[in-house]
Amino acid sequence: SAPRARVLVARPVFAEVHERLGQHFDLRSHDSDVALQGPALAHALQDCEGVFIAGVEQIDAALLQACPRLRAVCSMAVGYNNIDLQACTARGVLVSNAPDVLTETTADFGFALMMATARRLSESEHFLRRGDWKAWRYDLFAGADVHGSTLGILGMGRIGQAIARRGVLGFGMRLVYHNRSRLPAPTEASLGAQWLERDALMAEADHLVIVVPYGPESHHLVGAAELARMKPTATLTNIARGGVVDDAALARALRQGQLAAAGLDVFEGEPQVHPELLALSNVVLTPHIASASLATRRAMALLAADNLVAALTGGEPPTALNPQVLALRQPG
Ligand code: 8YV
Repeated sequence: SAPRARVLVARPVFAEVHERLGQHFDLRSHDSDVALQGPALAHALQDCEGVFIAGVEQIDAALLQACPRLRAVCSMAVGYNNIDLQACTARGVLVSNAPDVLTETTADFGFALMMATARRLSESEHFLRRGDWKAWRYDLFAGADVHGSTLGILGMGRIGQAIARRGVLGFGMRLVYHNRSRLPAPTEASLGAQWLERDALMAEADHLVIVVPYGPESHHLVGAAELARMKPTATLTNIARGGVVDDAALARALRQGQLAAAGLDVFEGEPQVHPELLALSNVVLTPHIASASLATRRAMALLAADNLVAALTGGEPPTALNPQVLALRQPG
């Protein structure tokens, strides 16, 4: 029989994923949480035809150049700003992401983080744990209501719409949003959604949730000028990518009271977190876990594995980002 293709599992993942991939491929694995990057990633990928990654490993033109045998890059994340898709397509490298399976779980977390931010969950728990709770007070950690308020969504894709449904159907919120393209009219009508220019969205939202993909067009989409438009009682929640928000400007705006609080699951330069954000009490900070239910992480990883198997065994990868490269392949 033909020699099995060599595949790198570039990070620790469920044993089940290794088992599934091991049925088809000669596996190598990187078992440290410290991501392989640059020359170390290229070295680990020597002679590999496929790689299983998360949203962390950088796949760029230099890496592709150094790994000429590579034919498939399969990520267990929906966001693929870590992958140079154009460079991969130019080299005939199939790329897949892991959409859909994480939508509802990620929306649950986005909503939870927004609520925790509005109702000052972290701050009040720390207060209690410190032993500072001495008495009931009428204004003790009084926050902002979520129900009946105005939910602003920046980036109305699959996850944005899932958050919108929670807000409108479950919490009676009024929905305003900004997106490059508007929702179809029936969807807008069913949610009572109102499209706004970005500046108007910043000014209207009581609770702003950011769910846009990251790229050059969305780098620092929310910076000092945008934050200055927010209501002083408003909250901002970011579950997209760190670079969408200017973290230094956000810390300054929070300190100056331009908005009330922020909930952040993603950070510029994560896992490092801006020290000025760490110093603030009116922030809820989580380590990029919006998609992290066990069932969903498993579904994401298995979807990435299915893509990898299909890409290297002549099948149809279920969630390919550049399926056109398969048409160019030599048979056999
Ligand atoms: C991942 C994410 O946990 O899917 C994404 O885009 O940001 C998260 O769900 C992270 O990228 C690691 O794969």
